[in-house]
Amino acid sequence: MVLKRCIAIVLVLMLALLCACSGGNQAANVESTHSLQPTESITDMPADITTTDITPTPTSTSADNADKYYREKYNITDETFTNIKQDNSFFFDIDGNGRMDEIIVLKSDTGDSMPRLMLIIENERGIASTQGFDYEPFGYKTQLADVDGDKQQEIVVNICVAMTGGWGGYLSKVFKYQDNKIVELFSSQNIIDIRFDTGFEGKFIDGKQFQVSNRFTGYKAKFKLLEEYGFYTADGKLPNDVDYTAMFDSFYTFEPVDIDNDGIYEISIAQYTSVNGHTDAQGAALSIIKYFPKNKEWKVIKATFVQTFDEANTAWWKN
Ligand SMILES: [Ca+2]
Ligand SMILES: [Ca+2]
Repeated sequence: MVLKRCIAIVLVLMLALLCACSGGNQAANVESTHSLQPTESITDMPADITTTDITPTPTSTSADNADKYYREKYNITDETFTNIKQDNSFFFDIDGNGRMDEIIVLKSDTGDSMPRLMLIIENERGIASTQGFDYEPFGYKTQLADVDGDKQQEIVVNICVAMTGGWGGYLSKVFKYQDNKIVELFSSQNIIDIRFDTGFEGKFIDGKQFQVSNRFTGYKAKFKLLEEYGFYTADGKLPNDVDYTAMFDSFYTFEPVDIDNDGIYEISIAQYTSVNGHTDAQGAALSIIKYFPKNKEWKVIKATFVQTFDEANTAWWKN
């Protein structure tokens, strides 16, 4: 199984922006995670997933009819969720009762405002759905993994929502299907748009070095700067009036990984790290978060920093 991830890369040539997709196979050996992207073929699904019983699509392909069809079928009352299309659909026994559930991703192309996604689970007991959440057409990845240890799979979604800044903006979510409802276990942005804190801090320091630390794990390291910066004095000192504090962007990697092989999945995160308004890339801040169901809490349990971006896809936590 080949997993793909969409990374919006901004090459800061002043105003030049570029959005690109890159591939990776980090979870290729993980049997119980499954990946399906909107552009991937149905053969990417695990063998045990039924593909014959696909929900009938509307008889007419006109946008109005599709919108009406899905609105009625899934009882969508959200008026901001307009021009509805089905973007993706696959079958998996998500509640482990021996019967297939259909997992559906609906897309709303709203025209002027931010497009939205909605996740639906349909089975013999009815229909469960999320609220619409933001989306830009730069790609998203859906994976299944048990993060809370109840042997049922949660839905792990990473969505590229913007192509501005660093490696683009990502919205990362984990949903659990419980009591015929879809419950959000994790969101990288909270309702007032503050990002989940992975605990990293970093800054330029004297000696032309980048100092980075993680206050949750105690990780601390210094790196020689990748390039010369003119604002350092001749003897390598940083002027007092310059504040070069690092920014840690959204999660361009958000991958279920079972780092301790106990069957319960942790999540691997990578954040583009830069200083001085995204222009001075310093590397990737890597962390592992784990869900503690008793306290309904996510905690950072491992952290490191690398001066490349490729290493974000290797099993760095084994070191
Ligand atoms: Ca679970
Ligand atoms: Ca584990």
